[in-house]
Amino acid sequence: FIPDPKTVAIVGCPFSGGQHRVGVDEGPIHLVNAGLTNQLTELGWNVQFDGHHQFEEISAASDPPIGKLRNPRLVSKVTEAVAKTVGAYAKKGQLPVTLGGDHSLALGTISGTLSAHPDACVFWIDAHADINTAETTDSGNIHGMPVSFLLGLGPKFAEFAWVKPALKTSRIVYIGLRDIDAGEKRILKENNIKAFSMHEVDKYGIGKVVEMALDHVNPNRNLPIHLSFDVDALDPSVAPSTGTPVRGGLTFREGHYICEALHETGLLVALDLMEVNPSLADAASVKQTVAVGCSLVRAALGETLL
Ligand code: 5AB
Ligand code: MN
Ligand code: MN
Ligand code: MN
Repeated sequence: FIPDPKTVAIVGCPFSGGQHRVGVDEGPIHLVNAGLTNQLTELGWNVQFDGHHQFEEISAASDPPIGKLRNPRLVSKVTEAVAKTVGAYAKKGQLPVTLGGDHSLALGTISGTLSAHPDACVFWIDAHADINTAETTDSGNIHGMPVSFLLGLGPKFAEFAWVKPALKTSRIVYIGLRDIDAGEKRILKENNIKAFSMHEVDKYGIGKVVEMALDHVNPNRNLPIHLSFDVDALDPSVAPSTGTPVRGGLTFREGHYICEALHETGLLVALDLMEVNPSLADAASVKQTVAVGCSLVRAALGETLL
């Protein structure tokens, strides 16, 4: 086995079935068209990009809700395929960068990472906790639920039998939260899950927050890190083209700082960039959001300011 630490595998996932707004499936093509692969090559990476992932078609007619879950069979099939793809790259020692698409995809990416690195920890950067269960969800949108599936919380479904609840509550940490449903607040408390909301970012500053987050999930700085970045963690003035924007978010620099600091650990093994929706907002806002997405990925992969 020869690890391949300088190869990044771009996994473009044009998928929107975890929520109801059209367009988020076009996030990956916009990020690639903006030159992301060349930008990573210029940073010194070997870039493997085999085109966008093709997903099996499941028609809405054959995929009625299960309880409150919307598009359950489709989301399960797609995320299972993503888990296999990401897991295979990670096992080769390559660094999978998954471009979404909606955040239900992280059910696949993190499952894939954990299949290769069972002791990996997760940094979840988001305005939202995405930890609703099939019981607590109001929307039924699975992009608001991947964390509960990964942790094995809430009711189980035969349709999601492939999901191994491989993530421990002590191995995930949140930064950027500011729009949490009541049921999610309860779940976070009951399970003692570490979260740094925008309140803590304001109070301590982003440098201290990232350090405290690392101290919590990675006290000896020796565990692999999966970074799952939802662009709506950023303030809507920074990343307007996304389906569920929430004011009061991370600044451009705070978002980049998180990526830079995790790169500096040398422990990053997988990255998700999710929820870029180029069909929302005007052309200039789309361009801005796509450019910010590319630059977050570059920061996580080693671009420095000096
Ligand atoms: B995202 C909400 N909590 O469950 C729900 O954008 C929003 O991946 C989820 O963070 C947002 O529908 C999901 C209200
Ligand atoms: Mn999210
Ligand atoms: Mn979000
Ligand atoms: Mn969203």
